[in-house]
Amino acid sequence: MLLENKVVVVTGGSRGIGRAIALASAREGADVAINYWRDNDKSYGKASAVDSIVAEIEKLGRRAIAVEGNVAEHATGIELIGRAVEAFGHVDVLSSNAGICPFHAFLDMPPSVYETTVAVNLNGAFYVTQAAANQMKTQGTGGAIIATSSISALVGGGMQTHYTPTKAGVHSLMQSCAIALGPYGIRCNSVMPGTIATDLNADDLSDKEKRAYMEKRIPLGRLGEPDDVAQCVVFLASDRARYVTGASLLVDGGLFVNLQ
Ligand code: RM4
Repeated sequence: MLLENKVVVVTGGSRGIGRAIALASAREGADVAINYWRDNDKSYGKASAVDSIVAEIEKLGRRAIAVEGNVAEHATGIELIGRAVEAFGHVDVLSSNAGICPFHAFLDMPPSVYETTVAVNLNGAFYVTQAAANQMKTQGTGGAIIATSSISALVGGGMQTHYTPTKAGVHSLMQSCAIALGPYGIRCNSVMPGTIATDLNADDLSDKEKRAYMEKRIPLGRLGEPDDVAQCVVFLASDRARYVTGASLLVDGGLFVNLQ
């Protein structure tokens, strides 16, 4: 068990990659605090989704709590970490995963779309990382923080001009936090998923041509699955990565390197 009796906090943990991270962590022996965001429309964390992931984790014999909140708000990270400590006594791992990607053209993008994307993806990552790091420092036993950045930190998307800068920012946040938090034994790394089939891109990939184009671009010949990313997060969270900090791990089936 790579995460035996560890406490793992996952933001955006009711669906997609976050859900897979929560489940993979429990399978490796962790108890899990799952943040989700019910106040938004059906395309974001649904209460039924979070209840089902809590039940699935409990079926594995591990404990799980669901904590609703919008990570874009500073208070949410503090409450989330507080609830995890209240329930499980400590926090060992943070998966800062919550993110949105409302595909939109650049020239007519309303400020609200841009600002919400930055608030959730970048501000949210900053706030929840800060809250977790303060708790880990207080505990005095180190910890591991893994942010879900993206291949989009490294390359662009014509309909993602609001989104790709946030993923580059999350990658850079982990690099700087690795320096700031290294003295406390807190490791900070990012995973960079490629095109992973989740409801974040279900609309985009419902275009058969777009899906076929993406699949053709990927040397391993398939879109990624959430658990493909979750397994890498578990590695970075575990003691197997004890000397890894400030790093980023592409999880993209070879998409990034595939020019021709
Ligand atoms: C990822 C990458 C994928 C896209 C998702 C929404 O960072 O850009 O291609 O489907 O975001």
